[in-house]
Formats: sequence, C-alpha cells, structure tokens
Amino acid sequence: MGLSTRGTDFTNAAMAVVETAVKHDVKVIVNAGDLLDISRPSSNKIEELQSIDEALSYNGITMLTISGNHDKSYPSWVDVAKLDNIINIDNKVVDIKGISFAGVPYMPTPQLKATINALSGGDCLVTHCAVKEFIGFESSSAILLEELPTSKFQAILLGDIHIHEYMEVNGCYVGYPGSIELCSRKEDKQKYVSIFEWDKEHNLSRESVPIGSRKIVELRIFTDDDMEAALAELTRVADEDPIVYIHYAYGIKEIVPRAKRVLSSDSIVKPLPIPGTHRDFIDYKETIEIPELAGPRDFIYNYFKEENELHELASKCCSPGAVPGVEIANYVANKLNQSTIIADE
Ligand SMILES: [Mn+2]
Repeated sequence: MGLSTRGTDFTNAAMAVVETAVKHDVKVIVNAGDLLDISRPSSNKIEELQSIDEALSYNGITMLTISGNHDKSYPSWVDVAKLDNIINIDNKVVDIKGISFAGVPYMPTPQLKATINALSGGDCLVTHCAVKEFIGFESSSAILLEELPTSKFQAILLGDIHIHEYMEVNGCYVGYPGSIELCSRKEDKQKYVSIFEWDKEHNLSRESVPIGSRKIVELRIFTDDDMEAALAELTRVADEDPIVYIHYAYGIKEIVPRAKRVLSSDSIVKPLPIPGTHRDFIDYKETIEIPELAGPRDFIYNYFKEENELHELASKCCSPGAVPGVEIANYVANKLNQSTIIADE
C-alpha cells in the first residue's frame, strides 16, 4: 500500500506474530517469503526489521525466511542488515531444535519443480509459489498440488497467496498462513498464523490461531441518515485508528472530511462510489412515469383522429405485417362497391 500511515501496520502485525509465538511457547517462526514488499527497502524498513529482530532476540525466538517474488535480492536484505535472529535460508537446509527446514526461494515454476524434486526430504519444506488447488483459477505459472513432494516432508509451508488455508496430502500439511495484515480490501479481514507442534514421537499437529490486526470498518451510505449513523459508529471506534472503507451513493457530500473530523489523524478513510447510484434514484419524492416512445400508429393517429373515416384504414396500415398498398386497394374497392350499390338503388 502506498500510504505512509500504513508503514508501521506491518511491523505491528509482525510484533503481533512474535507476541503470539511467546504466548504459545513457539521457538521458531517461519516466514515463507515476501517479508518485505520491496526488493530495495528504505532505511526505515530496515530499522523496522531491526526492531522485530530485537523482539525476537529478547524472547529467544528464531525467524526463518526465504526470498519471495517481491523481496528477492542477492544478497538478501536479511543478510545485509546483519540481523541476529532473522535468518535467510534460501537454498539451505537448517536444523533447529531437532526440526529440519529446507528453504527454496521464489523462482520460475519449471526451475522450482526441478529444485523441489531433487530434495531428499525432511521435516519442513519452505517455499514461495502459487499452487493451483489453492488459487482456484487457471494459471500457467501455478504448480499442481501433486507436483509438491508431499511424501518426503511432514509440512510444506508456502508463501505468496493471501489466504489462510491448509490441506493434508499423504499425511503432509500443505498450505498458506495468509498475510498478517490486510493488503487488499478483498482479503479476509481476520488474519491467522498456524502453529505446528511436534510431539515426543515426532508426530506433527497444526492449529490456526487468529492474530489481531488493524481494525477495518466497511460502511455503505445511501442517505444523509446513513451518513449520520456512520459518523456515530466511527466516533465509537475512533480510538482504534481504523481503516474505513465508505461505499457511498453519488450525491452524498463531504464524505471524507466529515469522517475525518470524528477520527484520529492515524485513521485512513477510503471513499468508494457505489456504481450505478444517483441521488435522484435513491431519494426520490415521487414516481415519474416515463412515456413509451411513440410508434407509427401514434404518428398516424395525429392526422386521422378517431372521428375521421380514414382512421380505421390508417390503423390497418400500421398493423404489424400489413401491406399498406393492399389495405388501400381494398379500401378503395369497398368504397367503389358501396357507391355502385347506392347508384343501383
Ligand atoms: Mn509473493
């Protein structure tokens, strides 16, 4: 997101993950790529990484990470920033507290397939890619679930897709934890981490744990009354510095300034016009009948009113499928016939 006020949201979210790890006595945090959203981080970003690193050191937790498509660089920024407890494991297998982690960074799909196939196996494979069965649509760059080495690992920990979802294949957990902060409005607003635990027999279990993230408020405004109600709701949650999406019907005025007046300066307000709305259609006072477009019959009737003896002929000529020439000839023949009868009399 290009909003400066969101910059620390991701650090806060990372801190929430560390807090969750402390609370659940977790010793290793795995980030499966795109720890940063850019491959050329600012000094501020590096400082944020350092503050996360300090929190990890303080709590005796190690974070393993690999390079994703958004933050890949060589050497990795994680190595360059000389962080003690955040360790890049691109193309490495590390063993921490008796659990092995194989790190395969983001790479083009054919290369990825070859790389993961060549692995001898272990406890966890950490990689960054889109798996077709999880994305739910065709993508030429996605890898198939059956192409993952599920028989060689206990868990395949993936990054890239912002959904929280896991499948069990051949007794191997495969899945994505999802993003830890809202990156797009279409994402699920509740964020989770997965906690994996090995028992004494080295059996693995998994649990989804919700994590707190920045409050999101979504409002729909059709009338001024809706706007008043929305402002009352925003006043109630102002302390939480929410991100507010306001869907509004065209014609409602001053949405953003009115919302900002009741919120803190750290809040974010995003106005989103509701397509196809117009104040006149929403707040109408009376129903207006829209007259049907006049057809040839209406046009002809202006010239041949009902009292006119040609009205019926004109009407016939306008009927669908009528052949006006034939109608007129018949009319004339009838008229002549009538005159003959009159003459005979
Ligand atoms: Mn990615």
